[in-house]
Amino acid sequence: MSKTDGGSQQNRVADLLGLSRAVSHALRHEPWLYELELDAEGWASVDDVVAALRSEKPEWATLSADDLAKMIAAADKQRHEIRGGKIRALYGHSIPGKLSRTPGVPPDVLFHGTSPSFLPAIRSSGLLPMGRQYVHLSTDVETALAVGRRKSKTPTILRVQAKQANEKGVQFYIGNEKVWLADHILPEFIVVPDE
Ligand code: HQG
Repeated sequence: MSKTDGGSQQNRVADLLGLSRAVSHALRHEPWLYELELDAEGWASVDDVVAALRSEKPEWATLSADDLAKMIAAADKQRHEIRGGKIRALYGHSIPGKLSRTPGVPPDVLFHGTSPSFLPAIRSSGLLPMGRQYVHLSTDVETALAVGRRKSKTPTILRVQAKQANEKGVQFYIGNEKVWLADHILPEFIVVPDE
């Protein structure tokens, strides 16, 4: 590959990342800044999102629905989905007004990567959504580690006894293939590893 090819490849990826961040910002956190209205499940019209983003940056002036689809396909994580002319974020929301999510039967165990500094609070109150609408749980240790590394260089991986909690009435919701959501995980369902 020539230097030029490498550069353009890199630019394209960087732009898709920028696009993904903007879409997440719009669909998870501040849709009103983009004059978007989300329905009860977090969906917005693809055309409206495209129109809003076109005016965000000169490079996005000719953005199309196809670019959004490409961005989703190229992403390292399944953060957004498009269906029937609508687009939504699959998890991560902080907007006021809790979105309704599809309940599901979780795997026996889910994981949550966090900072060791949060452990005393988590031991006493359990896992709370904090700034988001739902608690985010991972299906595997690797994913939980990556999530936890955003908070600490030496994250702690908590095991959540999801099946047991679900059988005792705790609702779990589907995020994507690696992310599950919950309203609150009580300490009795959390296994903290020995320090
Ligand atoms: C902690 C990213 C004190 C919790 C990720 C976490 C994920 C408590 C922090 C998704 C607590 C909230 C979400 C309590 C929980 N006391 N701290 N009782 N209960 N916490 O960022 O789960 O890349 O809002 O442990 O990959 O880290 O953006 O949630 O450390 O999937 O697509 O409070 O966001 O996805 O932090 O991450 P966050 P999260 P994207």
